[in-house]
Amino acid sequence: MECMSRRELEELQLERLKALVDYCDRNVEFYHKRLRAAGVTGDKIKQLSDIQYIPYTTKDDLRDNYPFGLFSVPMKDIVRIHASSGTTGNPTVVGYTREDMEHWTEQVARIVVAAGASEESIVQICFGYGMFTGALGLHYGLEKIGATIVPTSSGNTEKQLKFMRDFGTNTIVATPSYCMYLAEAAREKSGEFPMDLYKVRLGLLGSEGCTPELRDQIEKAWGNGFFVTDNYGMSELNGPGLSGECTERCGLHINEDHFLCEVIDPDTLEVLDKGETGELVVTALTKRGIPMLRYRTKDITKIDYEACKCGRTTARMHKIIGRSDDMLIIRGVNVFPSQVESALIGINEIGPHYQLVVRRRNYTDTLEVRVEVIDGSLLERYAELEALQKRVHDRIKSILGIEIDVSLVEPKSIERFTGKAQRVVDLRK
Ligand code: DLL
Repeated sequence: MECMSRRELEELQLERLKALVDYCDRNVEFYHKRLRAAGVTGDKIKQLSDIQYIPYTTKDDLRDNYPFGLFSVPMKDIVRIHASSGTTGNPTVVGYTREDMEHWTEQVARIVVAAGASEESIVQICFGYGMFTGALGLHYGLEKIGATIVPTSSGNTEKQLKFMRDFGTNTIVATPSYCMYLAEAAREKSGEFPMDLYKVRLGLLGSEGCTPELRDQIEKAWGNGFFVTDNYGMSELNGPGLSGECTERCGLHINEDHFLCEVIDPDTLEVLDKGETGELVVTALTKRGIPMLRYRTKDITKIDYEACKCGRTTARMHKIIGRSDDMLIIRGVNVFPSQVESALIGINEIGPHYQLVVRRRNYTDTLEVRVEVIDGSLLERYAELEALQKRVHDRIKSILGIEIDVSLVEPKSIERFTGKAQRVVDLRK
């Protein structure tokens, strides 16, 4: 499936798309109404580009139909429920049939194998087990390939490190920020427990953005050839397993037999040409518990359709640049936190933890970039501090093109996260 020719793949996608449209029309009242209003039936889909006639589905549609309004089968056929923690309003709830679980497990199994995991892997899953899809999604996929799972869940960093040393854990599943924090905590103890006691060599990271610069930093922090891959997904589209990097690390391979991807302009909603950057829209071709037609992910990326050196022919999405709803507009300029991250990393005197604070003063937006110095005593050496501040300022300013304030703060004073990191504090709202 991962090495099909594009023609074979597109034939399969078309057949699955037609079946999905008919399925949604017959089994979900919400889709039935939408598809009828748009005049779309499975029969009318003659080629993949006819997908453009199907209306988009959004997170609000899930929220408005909370909890089970978009489910297509009675509860007796649902074997699992997950939900994403909505910070505002209703959470989005998703349900899986037994067949959905098999597909999800297969999708994850493929991407972890592509990343280099195997039955030799001893994997510590440091994602929170529970309603979040990250832990159980990776768990089932890794179990399928015969890896040894250590389901530590998130938090309790001391215990995580003890198990890593004692069990010979060689693979970490975590968010990039938590993987970095674990390395920092391990290094702090390196007098007591030398870094060589850790056998970790592979990080299957995901669930939040990670620039190549942060990735390099994480690899350096663990040392010993630690190798990180980026894995992407969302609960509305099963969870992890939509796409992931292979060892070539030139984009995230999409499981295209299950997910038909488009990239649209988030403002005009027009479908963009292949290779253009915009919002990812995904149709989950095989998902049935809660089917998803043209789901607007809000994530910004672009897709490359060239075959990869690894031999897989599936399209690869670039690392997510940001979410269209995380994009800050500061004095009319679009700013993604990932741009600031790229600018900060590589300056030796500062650590990889940062926070963006946005305020409105006298009707003008201001952006403060807070970043930790590595050596706290620097904060008392005024001239050096000022020079470093200027260096950080100039580097970020040259990337963003806007004026910013830089605050250099004490080591470890910026909050650490065991799940998704919260990098932006927007005080304008
Ligand atoms: O985060 C699923 C997942 C778990 C993916 C573990 C990979 C690993 P949600 O909690 O529903 O699901 O959040 C989905 O997280 O729309 C993106 O904005 C963001 N996201 C997920 N993976 C990445 C990634 C899981 N690799 C939302 N890079 C998505 C950047 C990511 N952002």
